Amino acid sequence: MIAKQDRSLALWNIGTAYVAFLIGTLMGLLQVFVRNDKLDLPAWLDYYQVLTAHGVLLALIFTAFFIYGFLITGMSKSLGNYSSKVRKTLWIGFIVTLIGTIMATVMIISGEASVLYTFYAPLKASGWYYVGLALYVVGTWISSFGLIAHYISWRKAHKGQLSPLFAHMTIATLILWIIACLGVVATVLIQYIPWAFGWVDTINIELSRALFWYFGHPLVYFWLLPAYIAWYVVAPKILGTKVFSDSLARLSFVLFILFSIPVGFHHQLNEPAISDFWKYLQVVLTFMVIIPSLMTAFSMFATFEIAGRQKGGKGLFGWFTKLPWHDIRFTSLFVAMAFFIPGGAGGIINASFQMNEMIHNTMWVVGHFHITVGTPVAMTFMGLTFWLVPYLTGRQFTKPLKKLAFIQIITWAVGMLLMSTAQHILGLLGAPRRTAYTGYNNHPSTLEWFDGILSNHVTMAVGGSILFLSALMLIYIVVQLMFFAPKAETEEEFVDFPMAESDMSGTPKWLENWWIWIGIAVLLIIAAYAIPLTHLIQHSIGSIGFRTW
Ligand code: HAS
Ligand code: CU
Repeated sequence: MIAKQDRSLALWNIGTAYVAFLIGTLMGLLQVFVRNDKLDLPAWLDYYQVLTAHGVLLALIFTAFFIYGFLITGMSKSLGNYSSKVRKTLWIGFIVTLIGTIMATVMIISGEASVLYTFYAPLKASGWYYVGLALYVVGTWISSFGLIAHYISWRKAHKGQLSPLFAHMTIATLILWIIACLGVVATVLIQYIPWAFGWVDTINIELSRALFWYFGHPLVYFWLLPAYIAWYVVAPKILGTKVFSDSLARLSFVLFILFSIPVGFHHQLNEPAISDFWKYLQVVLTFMVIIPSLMTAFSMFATFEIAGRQKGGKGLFGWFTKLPWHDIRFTSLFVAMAFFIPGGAGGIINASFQMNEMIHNTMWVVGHFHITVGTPVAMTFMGLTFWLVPYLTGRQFTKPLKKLAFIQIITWAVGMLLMSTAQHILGLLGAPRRTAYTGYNNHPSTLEWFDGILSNHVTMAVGGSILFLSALMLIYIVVQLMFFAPKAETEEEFVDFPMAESDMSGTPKWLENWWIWIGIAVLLIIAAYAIPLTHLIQHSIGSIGFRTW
């Protein structure tokens, strides 16, 4: 059991995450109804305001706080309790992130920042919104440095040893995050803040987008990697087996450091100002970053098969039936993974230059991220919540709560399946994203898009409503596990942190030589970005700001 102070630190992070989750999902519910033309928002609330709140609260705030809650717990569990200095750093990190979050949220709610989570210029929010974002990043950096310091002192005390797998993966995730944020920090500090406060008149739009996506793509792996940590380290323990391959797991995380960042142009394939060659190069690198995910898929199938056969599963697929389907801690992770198969395939479609022409800026992309971050990642976090919170509070995950957890996971899966399928199909038919409902002035030819059972905004709204119900169930479970469930008295009632054994005897030491990986990552980033960014700076065209809402 980790120290009490470490537990409350983690619980504050997780609690904040779920407050953001509740408001964020409510905003999602409003949106599907507006798009369905069924809801007229009150005058003080605007579609784009709701959309911004939804994106920021779920994609940036819920994820980050949950991730730090999980990593803080796991690092304390695998490397020992924090020193008071590290603990203080982690608290400061939490508080600074929270202040940034509150600033940004207040700006959104007061209608000063309806610029969506990508905050594309020339849309211009209040300068305080960008200050809030900057503080949010700085706060996460402080938390990251706290965890890294903890890791460094462990390494010093254990000279020549490989760190536990959980710690290795955490450090890889944090390195990725710190390097990625450099892009967004640069654009926010150098471009947005001076422009939004009126110190300069214009902003170089293409440069700001390129710097945003330098951050925006690795951002998605900052969400994904903690889920992968759970898949590699938690899932095998629940299945009663070991990590399939320690070196494969570490290698896949190292590959994410190398290839996650120099790929941001795959979000800008349809934009002018970047020449074909650089887009092509970054598309090639995007295909490289698919490899560690394929390695992860392979590793998961192997883990499942090994566990199922150990339990007596026979024949080609007999092992499948032996998996612990009645254990929601496992089932939630499995459903999350299953969603990532079409989610990842969609990503490969998006990254393919020609096919991107078809789907860019359509509802397809919205479908894509709801079956990547919205299910594989979010549902993994839900599955973690079911044991992480009771582990931290010392309460029981009671039978009725377990039942409710099943219903919650199933409803989320059904809601997401309906909603994201509708979004993908609507996108292929041409329905735009980042816009409120449009039948293009109710012209008959565009209204036809929405006639099919799945290619319909009604289907999307039904899915969205089921999702919101599911979110409410989850909040109920979280509140119970935090404050009301009975305290665990016996060992059997105690909910532990499942952390599988990982055989490190064959793992090469160089996998943990971070300087090599950071060095190669920097070289790749320079190769992919130095010249095109220079072009964007040399051929700068400035734009004044617009407030379209
Ligand atoms: Fe993406 C747009 C390409 C992964 C999130 N993506 C987005 C946006 C978001 C997002 C939020 O190239 C919208 C941004 C915006 O607002 O404009 N994406 C990719 C590629 C991958 C990918 C190549 N995306 C993600 C992940 C995300 C995420 C992960 C969040 C967590 N994405 C794009 C592109 C765009 C894009 C373009 C821009 C589109 C445009 O034009 O605007 C890859 O990383 C995917 C690799 C994944 C796999 C799957 C491996 C499968 C596994 C599961 C195994 C299952 C098991 C269970 C074991 C190859 C690991 C067995 C179960 C059974 C039932 C059998
Ligand atoms: Cu991307």
